[in-house]
Amino acid sequence: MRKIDELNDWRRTHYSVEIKPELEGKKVTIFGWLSSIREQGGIVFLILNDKEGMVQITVHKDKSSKSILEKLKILSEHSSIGVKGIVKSINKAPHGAEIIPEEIKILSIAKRQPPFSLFGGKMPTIDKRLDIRVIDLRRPKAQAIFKIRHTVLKAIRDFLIGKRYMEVSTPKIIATATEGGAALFPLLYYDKEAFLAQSPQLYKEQLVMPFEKVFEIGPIFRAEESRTLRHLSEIISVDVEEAFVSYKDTMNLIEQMISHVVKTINDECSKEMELLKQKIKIPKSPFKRLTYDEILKILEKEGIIMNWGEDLSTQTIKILGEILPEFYFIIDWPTAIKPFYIKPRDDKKDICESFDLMHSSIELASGGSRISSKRLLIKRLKEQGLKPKLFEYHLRIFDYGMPPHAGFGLGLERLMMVLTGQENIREVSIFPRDRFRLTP
Ligand code: AMO
Repeated sequence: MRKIDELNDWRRTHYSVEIKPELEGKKVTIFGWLSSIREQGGIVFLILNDKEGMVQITVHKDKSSKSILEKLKILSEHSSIGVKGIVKSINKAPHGAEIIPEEIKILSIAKRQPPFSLFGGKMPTIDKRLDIRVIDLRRPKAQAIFKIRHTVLKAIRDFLIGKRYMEVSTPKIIATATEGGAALFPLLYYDKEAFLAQSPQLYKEQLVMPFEKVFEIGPIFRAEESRTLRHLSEIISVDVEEAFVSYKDTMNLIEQMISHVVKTINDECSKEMELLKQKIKIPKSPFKRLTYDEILKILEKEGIIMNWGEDLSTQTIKILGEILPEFYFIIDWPTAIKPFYIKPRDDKKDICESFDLMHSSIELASGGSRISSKRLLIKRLKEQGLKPKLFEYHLRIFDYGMPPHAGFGLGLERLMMVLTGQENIREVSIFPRDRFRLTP
């Protein structure tokens, strides 16, 4: 007998979760992976999982065909199969019904078993799971995380498109750095040096000229030297840029966007949130807006004295997170520690029109009003030790009527950590990349 069957003309009629008592007596075809094979007094219970959930297939050995019994002998957990059979209602089965098979197709036999159960129990280290990530992603908790991620992305798109922002895509192979502090990945672009984009910053700014209100959801690359629970080398960034507004409008926008996202996942992913034991209330608007100076005062009360102009360290942000467990903004940062394109305040040049959106001790986004004067942009480039000549392709646009504009960049994985209550950013990235991981 051939072990592996061909798919031929079999096609799914139902997903696992659709096998319900109402289908009693109906013939159905389902596909999926075996997650459990259990024999009890002449009856073999198979649990089949598909992308929607699970269903029980019950084989009464004394009433089954020889072909099915032969197949049972070689089936292992995780094998992929197709089943044609009759639905029978039964209280004890998931969704109140099971399938009595008439025919089984073995489509692939699992030769190895993962070092963890899909349904709980002791978990190996995350690295062991990531090595076979697509199997790991079949765990119900991982399925919940990525169903939520899918819904978050849809909610962000719906929200921004509803407000007449246009979705754009910008180059990921670029000529110059934009985010000073973050290290670049260099690459050879034919005979020139190029880099992977750290952010779509300069392109999204340019795109306000033809489109006024743009957004991009795409990968950005950061050569992070250390391995932390919050940093990856490749992330998905939600970038927004808009003409004729300032950072205050942008903060209002991101605040509304976050509220819309939370409302949507509460409405559409309640089962998944429950599975993750995660509750998140629609945040109260407006979010707290604390100036950098106010943050220093809060920290001072905690006994942490910082020099004005110093960036917040991981340690200080952790302390802030305990005092501010919700969404909040840190605004009006010292100009010197923000990127060159952020607009210094007119009345006080050492402070700039900038913000970071935080949730407890996680930085979710940063943004600000941008410089729209070419002269000032050149000055700021020089002050940050960058060569204006390298930015000629960008600076020349400023001669054609660059309007005031503002925007933000939000790390999707960081937002997902907050929404799904994950400590490790790798749990919310499908194939995470870090200093030590380039596969799968
Ligand atoms: P920034 O460098 O602050 O700003 O990045 C924006 C947001 O991206 C996320 N992020 C990261 N997430 C995980 N791992 C990383 N290595 C990583 N690096 C960044 C964070 C961060 O808040 N161009 C500006 C945005 C703007 O002004 O529009 C920028 O890139 O959530």
